[in-house]
This record gives sequence, structure tokens and C-alpha cells, in this order.
Amino acid sequence: MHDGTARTRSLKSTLALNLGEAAEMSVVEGSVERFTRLEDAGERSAFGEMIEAAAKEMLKGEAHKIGIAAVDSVTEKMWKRLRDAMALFAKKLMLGAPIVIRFHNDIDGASGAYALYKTLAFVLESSEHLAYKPNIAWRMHGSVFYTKDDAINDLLMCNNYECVEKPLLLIVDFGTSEESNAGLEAAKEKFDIVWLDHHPIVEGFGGGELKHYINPWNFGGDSNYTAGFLACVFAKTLTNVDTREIEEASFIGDYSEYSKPSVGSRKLAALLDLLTSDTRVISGMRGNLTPESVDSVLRDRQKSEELTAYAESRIAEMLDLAISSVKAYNADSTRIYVADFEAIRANDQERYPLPGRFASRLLGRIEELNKDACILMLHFGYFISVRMSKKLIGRVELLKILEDVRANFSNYVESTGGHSNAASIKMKNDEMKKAIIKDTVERLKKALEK
Ligand SMILES: [Mn+2]
Repeated sequence: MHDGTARTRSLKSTLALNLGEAAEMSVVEGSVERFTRLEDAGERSAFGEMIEAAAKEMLKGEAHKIGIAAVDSVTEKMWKRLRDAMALFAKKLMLGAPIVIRFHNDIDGASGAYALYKTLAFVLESSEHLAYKPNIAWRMHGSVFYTKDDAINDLLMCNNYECVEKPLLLIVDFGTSEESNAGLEAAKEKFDIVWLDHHPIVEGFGGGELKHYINPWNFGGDSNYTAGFLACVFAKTLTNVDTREIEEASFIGDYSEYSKPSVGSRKLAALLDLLTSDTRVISGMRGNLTPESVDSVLRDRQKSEELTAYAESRIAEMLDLAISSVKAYNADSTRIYVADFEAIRANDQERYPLPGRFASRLLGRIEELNKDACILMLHFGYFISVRMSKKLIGRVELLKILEDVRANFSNYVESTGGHSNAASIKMKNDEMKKAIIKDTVERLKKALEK
């Protein structure tokens, strides 16, 4: 590790200065970096313990409450776990260990990342324990799987740093499915991992075994307790920075039943929706959106208003077009709708909106017109997004039905998954797309007519 070529940085942590006599034996000139060069394992562990104790001291005792009983009781149950995870996070910050934060590229995931960014900015300004810029790599993640390639990328990034302390990988709002197992296996030797999610846990997923795997489903909650909100609550174990609008944006983004939108949170959600769909709208951004750039747009009032207006008009146009072209199939007292995203999008130069999120918007519009529960299938290329009214949860086991479709077309369907009312089918090719749609419609009908 210490081959002399790796980059070393000067970490001027006042924490190290304040540790007092005990620290003096191992810390020269108040530099935490000295710690990374200690040859004596005993000294190193003594120092490590001091850092850990200091990290714990930074944490807040009382669980964060928002006044919704169902939410607050889940938070209460998770609080200790969140604090433990935050103690680890704070320790990494103090020691300057590399931290990779991967967040899902939707409103929910991005609001989680933004909350963490705001919290860090606040802590860096106000805490005497942290006097230097931490090593954080923000990675907006285009899927809900943590693949082996992702792990290799993260490992390569951390190889550039010299630090005895293990780097940290923080995952926000990924699916909890088997597709992530290979990546997890590759990452967990080199990284400490904190995994914040709210997707139903699929059997065979290896991440559930992680020490810091935190999911409301394990604490009496469900997907309505969004990952962005979870990240805000995680942030609250460290500091009371105001995240109300961010919490609300994440509820809006994932159609949580706890959502009580305000003007500001709606605007934030619309903006995050646009920015995560098409990073080109911020000049100079190529693919990876950082919370810092989100913050800079939000600070520029004219820019953010322009962008919100563009997003709203584009969605309105496409919804009108979709309503006039969607196909409907009767099923009991409800209906199943099928829509072709490519035809609705009209102009394929525009990346906004992304199909999955548009499917949710379109279901909302259809529900308004129908005044009743329904199901929508929106297809585009190799994907089919299925969105179902929440009222139908329990009556229709969407994930199970899509799994059956996959089994029936195992040569053509690569994967299925998602939430109990919002899921998708990924095909290997589009040869059998029509047949797969037809089969799904038939199975949904059967479930509705039971
Ligand atoms: Mn989510």
C-alpha cells in the first residue's frame, strides 16, 4: 500500500489537535495522516478508538420525527442502526478515507444524495472535528443494480488514495435484488458498506447480511418510507440541518402515501426529475450529476425557473398525446392500458422525461380521468414499465405476475422487478415484445377477475 507512488494529502483535522495527551504519542503536528503511517498496530488501534469515540460523540440522541405516526415509529425502530452507520460514516470523514456515494438517478435517489450533501456542507462549516474537505465521489447510478463493473470502478477509484482506513461505499435507493450480488461480493472485501434502501427485499439478495443494510421493510415499514427520506433521517443522526423540502420531494418522487406537497417541494421534485433525466440541461454536465451542481441550479433562481417551466410544459404535451393514443382492455370493473413510449415521445433527441417516470405520471392522469383504479403498461425498446393503482395492491400481486411472465418467456425476458405497484420487465431483445405484453395483460386480467 505504501509504495511511495500513491497520492498523500495533508489532513489538518482539528479533531486530532483536540484529542489531547493521549493523541500526542501518535499524532505529530496535528496531522491525522500521521495515523496512516503508524507502524505500531497497538498505537493505531488506540488512535482508531479515539476517533470512533469522537465520531459517536457527534451523534444526536433523539430520533427525528415528522408527525406522521406510521413514519415516526419506523424511524424510532431504525434509529440505533442509523446512528451506528453514521458513526462509521463520521469516522471515515475524520480520517479522510475515500467515500463513494452511489444514488439512484431518480427524484428519490437524488434527493437522498442532496440531503447528504447539505448535511456535509453544514457539518464541515460548523464542526470542530472536521476541518478539511472529505474525499467523496458522488456517482449518479443509472440502474438499481450494483454490478461487478461498478465495484471494479469503485475499487479503481479508491486505489488512488493512500489510507489505512477502509474506504466507505454508501448506496442510496437501489433495488435489493440478486443482480447486485456479484458487485457486492467484489466490493465488500475492500469497502465498508452502508446500504440505504426501501425496495421490497427479494429472496437471494446478499446485501441483507451487511452490518449496515438498512431498509424500512425490516422495521415494520414499506416502500412509502422512501430512500431519499431515509437518507434525510440518516443525516439527522448527525445534525439538524433543515431537510423538510428534500424529504417531501422524495415522497413526491416515489408517490409515497406520506406525501403532503408544498410549492417549494413540488418545484424541487420537478427540478430533480429533469436534472436526473437529462444532465445536458446543465451546461458542461456529461452524464454524472453531482449534488453540488443541483445546489448551484437551485441557487440560480432564473435558471431553475426556466428549467421547471420547460419540464412542466414538456410533460403536459406528452400526457395529452399519450391519452389520445393509449389502448385499453377491460378487466372486471377496471382497465388495463397499453402505451407506446416511442410514439408519444415524438422527438427522440429529447431525453426528458424518462419512460419509467413518465409511466407513473401517465397512470396518475388516467386515474384522474377514470376515477377508478387501473393498470398501465408502457413499452419502449427492450423495456416494459408497469404501473398499478395503489388500491389494487393485495388484489394483484404484480411482482409475482411479472416473475411468471419471465418464467414463461425465459429465452426473451432478462429480468423483472421493482415495487408492488411499480415494476418493469427487461427483455433480451424485442422479438417477442407483443406476445410478452399480451401474456402480461392476460395474467393481470385473470388476477383482477378473481
Ligand atoms: Mn426510491
